[in-house]
Amino acid sequence: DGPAAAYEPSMTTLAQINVEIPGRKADDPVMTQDEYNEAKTIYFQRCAGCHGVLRKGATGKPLTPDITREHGYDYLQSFITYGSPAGMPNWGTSGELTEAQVDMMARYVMLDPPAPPEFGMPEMKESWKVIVKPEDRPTKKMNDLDLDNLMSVTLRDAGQVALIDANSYEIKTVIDTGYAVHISRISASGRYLFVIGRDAKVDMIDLWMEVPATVAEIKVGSEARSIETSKFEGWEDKYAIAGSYWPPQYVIMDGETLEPLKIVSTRGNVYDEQTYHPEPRVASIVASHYHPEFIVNVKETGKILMVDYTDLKNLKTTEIEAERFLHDGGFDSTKRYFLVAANARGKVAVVDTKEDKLVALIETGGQTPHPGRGANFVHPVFGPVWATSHLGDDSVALIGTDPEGHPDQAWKLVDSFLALGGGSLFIKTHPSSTHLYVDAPLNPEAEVSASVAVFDISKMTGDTETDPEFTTLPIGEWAGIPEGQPRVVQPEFNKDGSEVWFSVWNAKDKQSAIVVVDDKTLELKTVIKDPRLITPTGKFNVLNTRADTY
Ligand code: DHE
Repeated sequence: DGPAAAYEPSMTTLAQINVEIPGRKADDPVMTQDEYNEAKTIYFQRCAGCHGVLRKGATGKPLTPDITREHGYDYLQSFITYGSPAGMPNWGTSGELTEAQVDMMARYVMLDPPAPPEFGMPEMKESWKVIVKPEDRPTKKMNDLDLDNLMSVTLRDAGQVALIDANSYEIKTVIDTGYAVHISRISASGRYLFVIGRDAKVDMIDLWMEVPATVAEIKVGSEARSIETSKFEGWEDKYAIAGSYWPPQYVIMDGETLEPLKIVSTRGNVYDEQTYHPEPRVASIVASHYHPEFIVNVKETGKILMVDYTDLKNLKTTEIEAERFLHDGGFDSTKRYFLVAANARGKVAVVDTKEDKLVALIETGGQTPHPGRGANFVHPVFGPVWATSHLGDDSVALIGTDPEGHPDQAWKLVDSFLALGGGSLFIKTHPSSTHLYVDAPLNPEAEVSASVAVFDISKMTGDTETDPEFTTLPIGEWAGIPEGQPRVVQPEFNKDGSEVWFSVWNAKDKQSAIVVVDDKTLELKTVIKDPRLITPTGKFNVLNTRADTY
């Protein structure tokens, strides 16, 4: 036993571990290769977003074979068919999956999950294209668009974004992007628009071109949801960052060309139990206004990473223990505090981006908070608050955000009241509005999912026993769409906060629309319809998105 022995691999220990014979097990459900392939595709398209690629669970329950086999085929088949009030869609009865497909999925989830390939620098470099080099781009704005009042509208199932002028309501151009494009974010200067697809394809669009178009693109993985750009003074437009679901990692890219510079895996230990997790997905990312840092929210391990981008070779990260299942969030009105939903835990985590510390973990009192970026307003009694609605019930939660002026309310749930119904995804207001809009697109009732609740902020009394009244806007009806069952999703304000836009999201072979409402009078202003508007979901006003105004 010399010191060299310490470097010998410990063969005896490995040799003694019992492992099952790889490959098919005796009681595996029978599936043909074709069925397996189809089920795998359905799983990645419909199920992985909530349950995870490796089925470890997050917004949805874990579905590893130890659990699914315990439940058994009949239970799974009926669960997939009928769904559950806690948020599992009714894939069978809604007609989205056929009876044969439901049967196949019940068998599929009893098998071990396949792990998709990794996606590192060689794969990223291979997919990376600079379509127009920085030196060949315009040196000044070449169009007469009012860029601050442009809306980048996700056309989900078309894999495109439409750029709509919010002054004239005209579609200025439609740009091909990744599959089921998810969000748009704007560079600090307002010149570049970044969009990311569910397939992890990033498109960088130059808004200065005569007709805005993609100038660079890259694929950063095989599943992704988030993109952001550096915003700290002196670092404007320098870097972009994209987070992926698969592989679980983020990549920092050059802000002019999307050249991938640094890939960081987020695999590691869960913050509380300190057990290893193979798939900690990157959920929302925002850029700090207080430091040259990106704020990266890692879902399954419950960590918020404050990634200092000043020296990518010697990367410094402050790792904040928050809560598991971090998802979406936004800043408070001062942009110092970042609030993010730990959705499957019913909590909101608050980080002080000046001190890089967790300030609070707040129970919202509802099921599955889903704020989008949330809504900031000054409550007549409680002062500055940030609001979230919920996916799992009809409540709206208000959290005090003013530790200086209202220390008693700060980082507490100050009020909770009911809106239209469960299945809400987004809530919105604007500094110049006195209205708070709450959608409910995933509500099972067609009428509710096509309407929006509007609260008058000035009439909120602070009496926590009595819910404030709201007005219901029949946005779906206003759209006048003859066929299908469109859902109304994601309120977004124009640049001065005078109008609020809603997507009327129908099936891809049916007509959809965007409904524009006058914020002061709550009357219909206009309906935008166009054959190119296929499945509009998210809308991102250039100014509000760039400045984190919401
Ligand atoms: Fe989203 C934001 C993930 C389903 C529309 N969505 C986000 C963010 C994440 C996320 C992590 C925050 C990004 C950020 O700020 O950096 N979304 C997921 C999912 O995992 C989920 C639940 C399931 C899936 O398989 O994708 C999911 N999302 C949806 C939809 O079904 C929606 C309604 C329609 C669509 O286009 O797919 C949808 N998500 C949106 C929108 C935002 C968003 C519009 C940005 C809101 C904002 O105001 O910033």
